[in-house]
Amino acid sequence: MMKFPQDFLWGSATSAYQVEGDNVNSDWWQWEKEVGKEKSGSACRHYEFYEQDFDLAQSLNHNSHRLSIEWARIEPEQGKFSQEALGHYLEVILALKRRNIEPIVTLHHFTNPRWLFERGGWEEKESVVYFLRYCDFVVRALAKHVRYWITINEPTIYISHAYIFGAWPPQVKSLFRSKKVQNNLIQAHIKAYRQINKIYKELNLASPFISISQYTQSYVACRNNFRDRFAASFRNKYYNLAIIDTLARHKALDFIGLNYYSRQLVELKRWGIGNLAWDVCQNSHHPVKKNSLGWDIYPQGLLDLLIKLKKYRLPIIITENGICTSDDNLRWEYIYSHLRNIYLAMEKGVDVKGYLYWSLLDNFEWDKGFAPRFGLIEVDYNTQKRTVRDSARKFSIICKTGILANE
Ligand code: IFM
Repeated sequence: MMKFPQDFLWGSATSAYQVEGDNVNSDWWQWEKEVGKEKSGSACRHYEFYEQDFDLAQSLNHNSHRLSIEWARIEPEQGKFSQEALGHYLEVILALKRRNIEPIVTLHHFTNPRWLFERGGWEEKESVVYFLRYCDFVVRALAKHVRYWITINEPTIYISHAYIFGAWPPQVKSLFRSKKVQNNLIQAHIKAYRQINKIYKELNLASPFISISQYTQSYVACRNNFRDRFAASFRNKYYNLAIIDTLARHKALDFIGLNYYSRQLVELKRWGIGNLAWDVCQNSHHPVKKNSLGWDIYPQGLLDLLIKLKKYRLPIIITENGICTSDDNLRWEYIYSHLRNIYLAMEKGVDVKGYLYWSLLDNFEWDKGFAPRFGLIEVDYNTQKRTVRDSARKFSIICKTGILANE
């Protein structure tokens, strides 16, 4: 039997754009219209149905919930802040608190106001100034009710998908431009970290806990040779740890927000910078089960990573971990095996404070649309009916007891 600490945070995560619907002033909305892929439309209508969705989270014994604020709702036009949208998010936070669910609030989860996008987005230095102004407006209003903040979700994914692979808006493929975005995002976090602390001091509130959510993967050498091992270790350092290193050096992290889903099997075809950065095994040399997007399921990788993070001497919250699948037994297997590895890491002295499953609801999976089903709760997009999955009920027992029984 594995028993987690009494005060462990148990819950799930969402992001505004993926569940709320009708985020008409966001850059993604515009991009969906122009590029003509699957549109987010009214998504899960969570903007309207949040109370009923939180009732479900409460009935599943969640004691924490990660959500994000849609910047484009708060500041639909440059410099024009919406009290109405702010009021809505305050209500959302209070709705969680009424249910004894601790809010963990993300300020930037991939999407931007359209006006920012039109002014060059995160490539421009001013983006940092704009972000800080938005943070100030939001944090001042919500500080009294929020202890945990995530400034920026998965900077490495945002940078790679939007500025290197060209898959997400603004569909740029340029290392040079991606570097500018990376620098600005890092600056934005460091400055927001200081600013949020300052606000809490001014308001005489206990210090908040601030981090980013870092996307991580387990980079595993396909063959036991120097080339693959070197590339795997290079990717771990560069993709998983580089930003955490920088932020930790600037003393701008109170905990590490960790998002973990999968493994990458690294097989270097030849020496070269591109190869070092991207080559993966194409031949399924070490097959494992996969999610419906074809990502390897590799719970051992989470243990390996957690051990690697020990050196930062910071608490860790798993701010995302989850699976898209039509096989709900596999979802449960996924949750169970990842929790088991978290427990094993804690036994080895890693200070894990919480686990948030991605996601509470099925939702809009960006350029992959609505097909991937990540939710603990199934959403019928025609009727907006919610159906709690069996895996959610099994997870709810762990949330309630803190006990992971041996299976
Ligand atoms: O849906 C995304 C989320 O927005 C960020 N982390 C990964 C999830 C699954 O791809």
